Amino acid sequence: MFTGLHDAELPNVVFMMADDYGYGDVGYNGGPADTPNLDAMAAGPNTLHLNRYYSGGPVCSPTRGTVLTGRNHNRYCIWTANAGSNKDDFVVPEKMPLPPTEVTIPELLKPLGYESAIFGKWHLGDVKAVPGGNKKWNVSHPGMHGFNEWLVTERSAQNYNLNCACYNNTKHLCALGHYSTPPPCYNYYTIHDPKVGLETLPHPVQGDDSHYIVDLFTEFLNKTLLQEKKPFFIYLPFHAVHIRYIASLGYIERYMGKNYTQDEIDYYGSISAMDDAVGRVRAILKKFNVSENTMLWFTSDNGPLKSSPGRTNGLRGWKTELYEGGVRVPGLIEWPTMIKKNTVSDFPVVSSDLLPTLCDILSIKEPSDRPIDGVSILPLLKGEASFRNSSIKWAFDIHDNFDGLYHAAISNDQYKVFARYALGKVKSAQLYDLLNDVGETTDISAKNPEVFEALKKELEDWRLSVHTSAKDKVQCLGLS
Ligand SMILES: [Ca+2]
Repeated sequence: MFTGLHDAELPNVVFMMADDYGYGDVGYNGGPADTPNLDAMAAGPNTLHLNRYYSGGPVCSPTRGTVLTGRNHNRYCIWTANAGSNKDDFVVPEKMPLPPTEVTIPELLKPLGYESAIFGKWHLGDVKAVPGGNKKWNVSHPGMHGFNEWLVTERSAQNYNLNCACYNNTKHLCALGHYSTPPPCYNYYTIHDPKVGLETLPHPVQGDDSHYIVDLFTEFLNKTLLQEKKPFFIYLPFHAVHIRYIASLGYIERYMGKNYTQDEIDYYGSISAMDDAVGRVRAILKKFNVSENTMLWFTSDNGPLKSSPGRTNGLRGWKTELYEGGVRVPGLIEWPTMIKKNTVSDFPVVSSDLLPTLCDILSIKEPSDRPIDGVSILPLLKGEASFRNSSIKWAFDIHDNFDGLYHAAISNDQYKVFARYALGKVKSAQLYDLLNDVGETTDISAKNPEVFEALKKELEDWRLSVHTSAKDKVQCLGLS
């Protein structure tokens, strides 16, 4: 048992993020998969349960960018899920990596002595800098953004036996340990010691990814706490429940005999594996005697895929959409040192709030040479604020590099404007009252013209600001 050698009043931060995990998928919101550990975390005496937690984008890479930078993903040209594939030996303009010019949480925390690690799905650029390879700046691995240690996939991977090539029609053979094709070993790369340099060998992985990720988390704590005695920022992006979700046998058995389809069994089993991993993270923090002053987050990177068994509980839209179903996802923060009672909050929080919040807590100056889109939620954590009093904005399009047709949205404590843009102009827009119409069924813009016009104006000003940021970045990257 670790006995409190960790000297610092500096809080530790563990940010857990599921993949494509819907608002209605979690047990405490009525999801069919059992999630006793997430339910316990949600009900804990030191937990802030965010009923309006939003992903900063409606798909993977954009949200992951917002988590680390506090900035909307379009500002640095991550228009959509980036390539993140070693198959691409050329730069795909609409699939940009996280540029080295972005300032990230690990970089901001480093001067205070923090060690940072990421274990799981990176999806912010290629991670392998193969000597002699023809990769150029498309490589953007965690070590280039301040992480001391990592073991990551470049993009989505099946969440069981990551190195096994499985396809939908054969995945259950994989669960039984019989591979349809030899494992290609293309997804995991690792570096553990910066002095050694980038290790490009694939790291063989067996079993449930979420369990493996927690094994790595534990190893990291052993090193960081017991040997180095440093505060830490650990980012744990699980692969569940992005396709190809596949449950291992023990988790499959939990859902057999209940009239579920095999697809549902794999989906729910993958959720249960991740839920067990969340339980392990909480237990390990206690074991290391750092649970009191560790800020533990659980979130998702976007809403569920429409074709999956995922659920939004009636929220409109799915992954890739800026309606609530695409961006409102489970959100929990547990932090005994700061949060003194269980609270369910409708205060809107977005993934880009993490960086400004940590800056506020640690008295770090936010980067002042660029717009930051998130805000500090420290007043909410202290129990001193019930309203955000600022808006959250999104913009997303997967085809046109943010220059042509795309959707944008702005939401404040009560209202939301959803707008379709064409050639830089609003083509159509609606106003919804999220407090009284969470399903976004009724456009009330005609009855509330002042609210509608004010939000549209704010959205337009922000959109122009984002274009200015992106223009600078495009020039910087030589793509203008
Ligand atoms: Ca995702």
